[in-house]
Amino acid sequence: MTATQESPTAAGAGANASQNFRAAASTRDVADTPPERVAAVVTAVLQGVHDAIHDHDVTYPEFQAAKAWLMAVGEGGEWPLFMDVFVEHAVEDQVARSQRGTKGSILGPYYLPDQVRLASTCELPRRQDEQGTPLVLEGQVRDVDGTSLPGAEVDIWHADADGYYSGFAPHVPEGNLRGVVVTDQEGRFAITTVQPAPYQIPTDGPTGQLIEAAGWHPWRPAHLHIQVRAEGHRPVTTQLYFTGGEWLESDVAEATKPELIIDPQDDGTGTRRATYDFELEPRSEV
Ligand code: MBD
Ligand code: FE
Repeated sequence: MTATQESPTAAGAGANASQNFRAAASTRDVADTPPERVAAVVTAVLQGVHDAIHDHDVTYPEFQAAKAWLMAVGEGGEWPLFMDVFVEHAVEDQVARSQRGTKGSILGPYYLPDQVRLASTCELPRRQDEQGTPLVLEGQVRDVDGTSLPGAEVDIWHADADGYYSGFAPHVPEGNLRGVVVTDQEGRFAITTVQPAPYQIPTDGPTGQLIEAAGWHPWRPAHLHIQVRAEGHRPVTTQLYFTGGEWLESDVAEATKPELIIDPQDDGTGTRRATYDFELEPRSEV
């Protein structure tokens, strides 16, 4: 990014992610969970913590450092980020075991509902001087039996060529590189956008500090987030990655799958084009 841009802080992105999560999340699901299940899962989680303490001979200073870090994650609004980077992939993997059709991937902390609805052939909202190689993603939404799905929603959002998401970085305008694309009579769509950059977990917040302290790297490979919805069908939340992309083999969020890698080709005009079809299973199978 250029030096004149306001640098988005971890706390700013975290606060937005927390606010957005609270607006979207239903706490009813949790309230309906029977006590036996709460006890079983929480006991297992705590047992894992206790085992780590014993196995690694954890000291009082380390225990107090852990408490201070947990407090900082809350105060910095980074729980949505931390949970989606380090935990969500296991939930997605578990839930995906019962889903046929297109492979899913994690939602992540940067989804925003109610974005602009766009025709099947469209350009995502972008700045006049939006940086990045033009990218076209086209394809068809179908039922797992092959029936095309007209009027399906391809809800797409992604980072810009500097790795920043609109709604979570103050210098990026609202709604930038986000949209809900409605498929045509044959279930087809063709979305023009720009190539996103890899995403770096903010290094100035507690999640970034933990990554640094552990000697890990803070990167996710470049990706497009997509949620496909069609009436009578189970929605799929997924991500598409790029052949040869940096960090593809070591995604900090462990959310890549071989079936989700696209290989856009230059069409001779400097625009890279890729085709990806989505298959949804009927809702009765949920
Ligand atoms: C992202 O862009 C993302 O997709 C996930 C899962 C976590 C942090 C940032
Ligand atoms: Fe992302």
